[in-house]
Amino acid sequence: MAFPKGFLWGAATASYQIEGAVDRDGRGASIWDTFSHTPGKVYRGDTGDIACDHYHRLEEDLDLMARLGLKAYRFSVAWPRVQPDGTGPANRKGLDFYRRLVDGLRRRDIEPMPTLYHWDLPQALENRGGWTVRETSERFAEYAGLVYKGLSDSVSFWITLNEPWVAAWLGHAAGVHAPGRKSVKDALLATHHLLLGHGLAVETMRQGDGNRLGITFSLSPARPSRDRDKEAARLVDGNANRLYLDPVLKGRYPEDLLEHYAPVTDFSFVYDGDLGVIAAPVDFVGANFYMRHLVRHDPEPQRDSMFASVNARIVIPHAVERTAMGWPVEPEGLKELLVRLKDEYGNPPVYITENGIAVHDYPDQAGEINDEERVRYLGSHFRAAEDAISEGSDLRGYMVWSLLDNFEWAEGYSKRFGLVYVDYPTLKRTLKKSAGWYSEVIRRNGPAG
Ligand code: IFM
Repeated sequence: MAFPKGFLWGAATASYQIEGAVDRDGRGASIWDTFSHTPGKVYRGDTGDIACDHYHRLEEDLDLMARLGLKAYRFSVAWPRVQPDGTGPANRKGLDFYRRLVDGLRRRDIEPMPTLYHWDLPQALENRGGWTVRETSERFAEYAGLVYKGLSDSVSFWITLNEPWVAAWLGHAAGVHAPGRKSVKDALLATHHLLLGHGLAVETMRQGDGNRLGITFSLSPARPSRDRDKEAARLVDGNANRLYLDPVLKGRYPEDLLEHYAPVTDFSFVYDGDLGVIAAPVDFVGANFYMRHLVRHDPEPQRDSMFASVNARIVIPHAVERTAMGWPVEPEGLKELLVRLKDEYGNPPVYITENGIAVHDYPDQAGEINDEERVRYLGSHFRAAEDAISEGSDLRGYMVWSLLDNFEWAEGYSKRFGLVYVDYPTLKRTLKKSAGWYSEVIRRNGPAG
């Protein structure tokens, strides 16, 4: 079996998607509170007000993690719990929640893996320009310093940002995520300021104390649907992958993208020295994998589509299975991206910080949730990861998305990604079949067969 000894098997969640308790203990408002409460933005008007009520059910959820035998748990810290307005001293009660979480994990021998930004920007900072202004990068580093100071004695793995592509493009160009802006220039500004925030946070947290610092990207290999779509596929790859990997791991923005966006901006917001900050060495790369992109050139894309800015749209290959999100199931894409990180980006230590599937789960007569699709999906992706390791990828861990069913952003509660089923009216948790299967994978350090 290829998975190395000590491979970190775990599960992931994010603050706004599970915590609820949005006005407890001094938490401020985030852009997702505002967005989800704006009519028409989220399916059925769902919000994260209660979510899985994890904030009040911490011990129960920690026990579930222990039951599953998780070696690691990736969660995110809600910035507005720590700094309700995005500046100033830490709100003690907010930090205390994460202290209880980290201590509870340590007591159960589970490695904590916090992410500092999983999209819940304090609304007060959005009111001052949010990620389109440079000040937010500086505020982020200050906030990172506060959390680091509060928890670094018990936390060894730190992730600065989750999926800056999603935050920048779905939030600022497509407008389907908070803060709901619709401007390509804003998405480029947000991209740069998110990455600069990452670099400044790494500078702040790097204290030579042996802690490991990283960043999580959403990575989706892209390929052309037809010969004439090659250029479009290159630009989709540029926008979704290289625009983030290159500055952080190579210290430069991709030339072809700078050229492509030249009619939109002169990039004067990239100051001398910024790329040096952004490329501060990281100890690992977090990779979230959900799908490959099959790309077509589209001269008249819909404005709110993901790749409108590069005149492209995504098509789903015929005869490929799809998840409840409509995403194609192509585990070979996971291997492809891991091998690419090895070949083109210097083979950094990598953790899959998210991978998982939305399934139309429901309890049967006996109250059991037989999510065979999830078992098949995870099994095939674990095997793809194993193949990549055999080809030399330095993969060190795998966090399944997600521990619990939760608030799936613009899709509200309609999409279930959890290993654990959450009955929203009662908030009762039930382990799905995949949870038992995954415990066994962890115990054996790899899937059977
Ligand atoms: O739920 C999200 C998560 O917050 C970020 N990565 C993708 C997941 C599924 O869409």
